[in-house]
Amino acid sequence: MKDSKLTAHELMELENKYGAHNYHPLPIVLDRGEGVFVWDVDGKKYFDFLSAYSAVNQGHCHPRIINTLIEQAKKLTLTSRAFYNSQLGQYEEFVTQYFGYEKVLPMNTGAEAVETAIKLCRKWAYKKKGLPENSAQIVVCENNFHGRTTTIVSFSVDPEAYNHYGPYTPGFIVIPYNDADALEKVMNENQHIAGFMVEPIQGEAGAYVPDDGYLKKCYNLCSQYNVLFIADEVQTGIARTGKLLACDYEDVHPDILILGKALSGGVYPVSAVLSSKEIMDVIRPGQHGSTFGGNPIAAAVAITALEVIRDEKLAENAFALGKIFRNEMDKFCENSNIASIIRGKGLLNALVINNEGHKNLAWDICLKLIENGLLAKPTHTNIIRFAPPLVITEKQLFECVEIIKKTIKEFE
Ligand code: IF1
Repeated sequence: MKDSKLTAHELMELENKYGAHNYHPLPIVLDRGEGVFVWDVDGKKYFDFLSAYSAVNQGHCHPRIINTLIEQAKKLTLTSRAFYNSQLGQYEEFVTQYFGYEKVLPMNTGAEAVETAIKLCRKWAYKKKGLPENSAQIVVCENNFHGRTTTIVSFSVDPEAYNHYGPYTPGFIVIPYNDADALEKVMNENQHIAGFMVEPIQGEAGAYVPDDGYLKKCYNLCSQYNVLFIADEVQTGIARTGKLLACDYEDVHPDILILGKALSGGVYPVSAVLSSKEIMDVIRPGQHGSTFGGNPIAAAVAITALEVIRDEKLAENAFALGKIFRNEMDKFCENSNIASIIRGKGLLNALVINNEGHKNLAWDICLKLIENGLLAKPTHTNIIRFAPPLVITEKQLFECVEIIKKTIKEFE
């Protein structure tokens, strides 16, 4: 580990000079984290209200998860799937029972798990549903975010994610989000629909929450038309929205469930696709996989990360504190010219900023938040995400609400 004797400025310059310019980070260099807090290289402490895009739900460097990581790393790190390993089977039993599925396919990143779900769905369509080879269509929603592979960006409607990466993968149909009638219409018109893939709350779109009943309606339509309901809970899953899964709000049990990010508490890339035996069995040996997927560190870490969620009642905490947060911010929005709407579920929230006449307002507020000791990231030009680690206490949350209000008032 490099101990940085370099200044924050020098460290940022290194990233700018030698790193690809595929990000535009806020100007702060983080060096250490613990629970809801992170520290920069100068030792200044901040509340983290991004949680690495909902990956560190269990809090930074959770001692139990880190201990598992270290102990397993000392023992065995990687075997590939050419052999069995002593952790994987135990993890597979644990994770399937935890989420109520028969089978799991382990991968590493969210995008890989989404790709896995797409392959699984297509193959199911040919092997079980009986669609003609190469005809399967997967329905997705406008303003989706499912990752950045060439196939996944093929159905992005965000020009930044999409443009100049063609030729694009065919086989996807984009319909409006939060519109079950649009789903029914496309299923009526097209006999080759294999799956419907959806985020229960759209993260990148700015914690955009669909109407109550939307997921259930879509799920029922999928059953009716023999189409797989695929939930991408990479960002909404693992207690973030106040339930273990966001789909739990509507008692929807997806045919295929995609998890990532907080599945490891953000300490290691671990993702998973969960499904029934009937669906999962269409993939046979040699037909899909990855060198790192299901490795012993990932397996051991994920078990502990999920135990922490349960033992520390993090879904319950996210549910209760989310209500308080939106309640406080709602009151604030009523009397603010800048803060217009707060929305979200659990501790996945976003504040919509009125940025007329000040295009960079959301960004500038985030810079001011840094000064005031809280880290948050704008999405698009007028939305600020607020998603702290779920280990935050009520007292800390109120402290943060004060920081946010005070900061925005500086712009009124
Ligand atoms: C980045 C966004 C958040 C996801 C859902 C799959 C993936 C993601 C619902 C892919 C990833 C990340 C990626 C990260 C920023 C972040 C993000 F703004 F881009 F949309 F969280 F809101 N499904 N989301 O949200 O998972 O392959 O990255 O492990 O910089 O691209 P991944």
